[in-house]
Amino acid sequence: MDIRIVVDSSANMLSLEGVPFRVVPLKIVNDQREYVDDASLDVPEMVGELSAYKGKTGTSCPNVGEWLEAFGDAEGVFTVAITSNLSGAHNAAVQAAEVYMEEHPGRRVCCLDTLSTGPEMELIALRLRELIQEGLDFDTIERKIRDYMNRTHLLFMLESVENLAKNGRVNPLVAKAVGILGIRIVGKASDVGTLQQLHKCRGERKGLDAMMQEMSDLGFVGGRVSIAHVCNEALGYTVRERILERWPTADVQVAPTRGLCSFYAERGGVLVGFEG
Ligand code: X90
Repeated sequence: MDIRIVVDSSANMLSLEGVPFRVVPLKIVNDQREYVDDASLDVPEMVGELSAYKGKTGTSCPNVGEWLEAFGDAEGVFTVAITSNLSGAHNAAVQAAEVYMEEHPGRRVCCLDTLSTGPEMELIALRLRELIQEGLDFDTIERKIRDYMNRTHLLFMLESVENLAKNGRVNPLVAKAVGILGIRIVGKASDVGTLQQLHKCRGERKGLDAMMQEMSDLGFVGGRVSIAHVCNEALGYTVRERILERWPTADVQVAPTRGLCSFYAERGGVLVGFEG
């Protein structure tokens, strides 16, 4: 059975070697421009334009047709979508799966609601690749990936939650507390796939200390980690160093966010996906 992985663009992935793989883009939209979050998007340019833009900017998720197109003619598909609590992406994937399986009896689609986003989705896609390459059958892969998803986590540190607040994706009280210069919000993707604030820290150093403590509390013992930074590679590598100081055997990758996460996590934001 040929099995394909289809992620939405909030995973910050452009490609995945060795298995059939597709990305369906979300969009970032305002009165002036529409940014399609695909490989052709110039992320630093978008971030610069949006921070200068005074009006309101929003986002939209992939529709049923876009998911269907990405399924192509695969016999088996795993979709990996941003939390259904903050986006319609997963619901659209579920509808696409129904259409696809009805039109092609015998084919299988499993839709994974990651209750998270960004680098935690990437870890899930990387684990799916391993399971597919082991040649396991569809149901076994589904069982194993759901087990894996129970022990992956997402932490983040943000300098601003303005865009999250303006789009109703965060409690307004949280939003109010930020904006103050130098304050960092450290939080996690909650068990129900919402943004949960854990700490308000004065300065980056304290923010990083809080993150390391939270990683430890969530059961990190030195497994795989994926770090995504918004236009701040230095911060991405600082987080990596802090992790390696404490857990020298950890396997830590650093990469820039693509469009969707760049818009919501905002400049200077950093997202850390890891195995508990
Ligand atoms: O459907 C759409 O228009 C997309 C809406 C996405 C809204 C949330 C994006 C969050 C991006 C921010 C920090 C991490 C939050 C984790 C929460 C589970 C990244």
